Amino acid sequence: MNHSKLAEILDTAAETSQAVPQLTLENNISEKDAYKIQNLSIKRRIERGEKLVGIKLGFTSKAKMEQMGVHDLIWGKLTDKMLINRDSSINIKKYIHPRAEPEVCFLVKKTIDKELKTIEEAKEYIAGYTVAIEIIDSRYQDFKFSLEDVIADNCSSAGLVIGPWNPIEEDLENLKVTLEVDGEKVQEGNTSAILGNPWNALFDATRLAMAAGEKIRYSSYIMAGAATSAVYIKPGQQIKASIEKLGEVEFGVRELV
Ligand code: OOG
Ligand code: MG
Repeated sequence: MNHSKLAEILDTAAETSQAVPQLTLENNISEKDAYKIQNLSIKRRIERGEKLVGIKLGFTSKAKMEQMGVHDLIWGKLTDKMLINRDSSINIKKYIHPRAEPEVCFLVKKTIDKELKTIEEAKEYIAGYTVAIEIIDSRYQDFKFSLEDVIADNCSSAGLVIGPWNPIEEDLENLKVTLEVDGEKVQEGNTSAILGNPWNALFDATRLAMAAGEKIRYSSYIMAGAATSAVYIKPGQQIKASIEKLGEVEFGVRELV
């Protein structure tokens, strides 16, 4: 299998906002191959000048697994090109069929070079957390994929909007999560839907990174995965996510040429 060629197909799909058929329709791709393709697609971004800013987990909640029909934790990379200022607007033309989902995001204050297993341990490495919105935009037609497809596609990563940071004070368990479109609630969930507690997603992120032989650099963002299903977004809409005690964050959707 030509991993670089497959990485190029997905990278070009993202760059040109043109969906492509699922890679697994024509290729026998293992999970290991899929991460190799993901790494090669990230390498192309780095070569174009993008900088790594963090990592994301996917399918950490039942709501997401059921919505997308897959059943395993996945992880991908975030680059500076994906960062969207809160209260700004995105141009929908830069995406294929974007969806938004509410997430918890952690901020790393000290490079993580080992698997973290307890909150006490994690406090040395994490500066704080907040509510964030992830924009996912599968490069596959109709947003349909297998687990291997979505891993190769860097877990549909396309954008992130991060709220104001909170210090580590509040417990992250059992906090109400909502996603609103134009002031109307469209999704409601709870942080406990994220592996029982978003801290568990952070621990898993450190486990996966260490298993891949990678450190998580200080100043990285770690996205814990959505607590609810994702919703398609359209021009003219204002999208807002809130998490009880953590705050809120929003952005607008515009259509520009
Ligand atoms: C894959 C990405 C999953 C999450 O938060 O669970 C994800 C997708 O749904 O397209 O980001
Ligand atoms: Mg997500």
